[in-house]
Amino acid sequence: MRDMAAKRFRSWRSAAPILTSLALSASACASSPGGSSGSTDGSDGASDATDGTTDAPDGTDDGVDNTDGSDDSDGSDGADGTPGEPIVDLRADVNRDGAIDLAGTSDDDGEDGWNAKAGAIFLANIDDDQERCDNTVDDVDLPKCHDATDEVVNGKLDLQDLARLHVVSWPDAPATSTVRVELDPPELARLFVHVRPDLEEGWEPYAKPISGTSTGSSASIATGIPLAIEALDIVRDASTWDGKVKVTIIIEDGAEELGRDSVVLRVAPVITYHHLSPAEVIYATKINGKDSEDFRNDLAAAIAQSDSKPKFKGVLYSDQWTQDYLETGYMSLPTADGIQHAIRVNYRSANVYDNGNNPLREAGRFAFDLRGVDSAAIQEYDTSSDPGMDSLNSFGNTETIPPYTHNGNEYLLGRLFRGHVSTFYPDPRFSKMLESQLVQPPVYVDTSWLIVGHVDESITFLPTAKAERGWTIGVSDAVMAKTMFEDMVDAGHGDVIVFDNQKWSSFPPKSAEISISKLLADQDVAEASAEAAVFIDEQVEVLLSETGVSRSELVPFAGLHEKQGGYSVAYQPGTVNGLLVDASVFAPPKTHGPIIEGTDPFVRQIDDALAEIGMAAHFVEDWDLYHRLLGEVHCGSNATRAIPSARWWETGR
Ligand SMILES: [Ca+2]
Ligand SMILES: [Ca+2]
Ligand SMILES: [Ca+2]
Ligand SMILES: [Ca+2]
Repeated sequence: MRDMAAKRFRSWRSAAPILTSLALSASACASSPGGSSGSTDGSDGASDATDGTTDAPDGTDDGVDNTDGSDDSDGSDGADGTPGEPIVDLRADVNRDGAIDLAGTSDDDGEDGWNAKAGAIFLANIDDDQERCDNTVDDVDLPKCHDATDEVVNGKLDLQDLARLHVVSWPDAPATSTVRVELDPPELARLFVHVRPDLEEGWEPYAKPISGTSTGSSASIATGIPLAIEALDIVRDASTWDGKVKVTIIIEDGAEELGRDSVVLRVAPVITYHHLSPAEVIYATKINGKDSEDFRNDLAAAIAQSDSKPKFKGVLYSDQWTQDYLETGYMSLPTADGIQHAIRVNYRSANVYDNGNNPLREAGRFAFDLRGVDSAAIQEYDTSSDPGMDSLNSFGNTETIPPYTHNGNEYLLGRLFRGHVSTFYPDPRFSKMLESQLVQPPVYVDTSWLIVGHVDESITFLPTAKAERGWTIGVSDAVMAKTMFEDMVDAGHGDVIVFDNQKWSSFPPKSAEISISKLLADQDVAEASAEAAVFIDEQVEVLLSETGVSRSELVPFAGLHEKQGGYSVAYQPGTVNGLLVDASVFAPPKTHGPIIEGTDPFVRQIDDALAEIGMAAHFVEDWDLYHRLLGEVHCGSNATRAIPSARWWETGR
């Protein structure tokens, strides 16, 4: 087995898309805390709320207060009909009910802050609603086209991606007055003015102050002015931009400032999907040949067996590690019907394979192929990142712990879960971007002992009604596998063949068949499995302590490990490394275990373990195209899932 090991190691090293029909990239699909600014937001909000209530009585005092930017009751002054008193009032959907309250004060409280209870939201308008972007340009140019890279509203659908603001009408505004709008910071958002509110398409980018009164149907201070805003990007680094933009209107009459008012908006973070959301679309790379066909046929059958029956789509790149080049997610805005308006977001992996204008793993371009109506793509990478750690940038190493509350901390949308230690970590720029989304603070574990180094090699998350939190943790279990084999020997089955009819390599052919007794005598497998048990238990300890899941709830997936080039990898097909379709079906790789009295004990082990939590397994053939190239079913698939009903702005992060 050892010379074969070296070969597989080299296959992994030579990696990806340079090869002909198969891209043998680092596959398999596998923590620094984020969320530090959450508490800052919280205290901001508290003080804002206080401002709101103390300002309210001020409004009735005298005209002086109207020059006070924080005067929230300006809008109601208009109703008083006090002639000549300026109404300087900018409104947004501060209470997140999907509408702007112009008459009452429901959108006034906390308008210049942001916390779990109040604060306006806007979207990075980086989808492509008119499908005008060219996806065939070089990597470095791909992000240069999206809806926010031009100066127009890109059609009706694009308008839905913009957050609305409104300059409250001041019917008595002097004809010589003007309203100026300032953004702080100015360069991260674009403001549009509905200059002709009578026309749906009458939007223009804000360019100059708008006059107090108008003839005809143009918006003016006297009539009130509808505004809309888009962010030009998501937050990439919260230490340089926290995602907030302050919009201020200043009404002036000649040189005299009549008043100003501000609203703070925060750009929606990108949220990744967790396993409590059923898959809506499942992807697998479509590669010529029977191996890929078998894999996709079995996956299609698993989908057909599921309750949610997601769509199944083939991906046309020569890189079978569909999990690894794409991570799916979304960002969302409140709407009036309570359903979030979402732009789906696909992250492209930060696998740097080259320099020049196309530095990234080619198949990651699929994120941009998916760009279109309400679908955006993001790439973020450092060309100087360590190639020896590049495998960690594959998204088998970016998973999501489902929602939970533990030790008083509530994670409404779960948390990111990644392999990341001080000596072995993914691209720091990409990690910073993920952490900067704040809503799903990552949990990091050690995957440095694995040759591929992904969290999905040892851990998965399984929905179950048996747990109050609605899910539990699936864990690869080498000790259980060893015990199972030993029991088979004790029962007189030592000569039964494992991996019947399977090969470690086809050219030259190298059989994988081995008797149970010989397998147990293999020192490499024994040592690697013992070591894996220890390292996986360390990962489990981190998860148990972070989530409050108890050891008795763990769902085991029996499987031995071996060493490749000095590092660990699944020796038996890694059954934990399967695709969760929905709460009804999990799709692990076919085990190719020994047949004892008509059944494979490794199939039965998983069937029984999943049945206990109310799930079924549907096994998928992955030996030739995935398992022997160091990956499994999860590594070869991907999913876009349903948008959770939980709303990110209520997380307080
Ligand atoms: Ca509102
Ligand atoms: Ca645009
Ligand atoms: Ca758009
Ligand atoms: Ca992933």
